[in-house]
Amino acid sequence: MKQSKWLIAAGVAAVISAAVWAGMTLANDPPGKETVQMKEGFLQDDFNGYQEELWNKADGYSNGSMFNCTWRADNISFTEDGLLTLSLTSPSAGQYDGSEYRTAVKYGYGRYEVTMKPAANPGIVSSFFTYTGPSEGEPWDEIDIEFLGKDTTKVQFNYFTDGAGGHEFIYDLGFDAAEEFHTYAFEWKKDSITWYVDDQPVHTATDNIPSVPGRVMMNLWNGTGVDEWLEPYDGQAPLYASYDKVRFIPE
Ligand SMILES: [Ca+2]
Repeated sequence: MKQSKWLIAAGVAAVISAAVWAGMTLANDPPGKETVQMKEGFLQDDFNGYQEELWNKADGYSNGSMFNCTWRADNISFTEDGLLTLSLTSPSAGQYDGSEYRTAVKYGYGRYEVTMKPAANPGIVSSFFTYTGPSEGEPWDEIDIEFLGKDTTKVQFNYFTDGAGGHEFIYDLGFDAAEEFHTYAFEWKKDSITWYVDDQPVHTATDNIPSVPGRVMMNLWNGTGVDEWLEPYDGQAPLYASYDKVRFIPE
């Protein structure tokens, strides 16, 4: 079901992209100008609203495992000043209500950037990552920027290659990411991944690098059974993660 929806969305995106892209430049658009960009392989969204041709909202299901929430499309919203807000709220039924936003199409090697402000609270994660996996009939390849709400003065980088993880790296930011917007990025190449904080390279991995294009994704969720990693979630809600813009520039 989802697969066919995604294929349709990809087709629509491909048709729209030629028209949207024509005559536009990628970088440094002045305020007020349309800042959604689509061209084969490129992505730019300043989050001035929901661009249905670019993104899907997860809705009405849970990832299970360590995710102790149900994704709710209603928990994805936009502010008048151009911020995407992901919310974690009290349960409307059963589990807490989380939020996950993902691109309609997949992207491969290149530079992924996000300007964001994570939520701060024990037991939760705010994220920006690329993902594909068995749910799409592909190997599990993933590259992560994850803020553990228990301590937002640090960020965790990680990646999975055909399901093999264990590459967690905690970087001490020197500031509290939940206090103000900063830009985080990673450059994914065939033989390396380098993560950036405010344009400064801070970590590089070269071992068993993933190779399968994935969707660009963001989510806000609370964990279960992973208290050693996230600390217990105390039920504090609502919580919000804010995203100002994202960009992908292919290699
Ligand atoms: Ca924005």
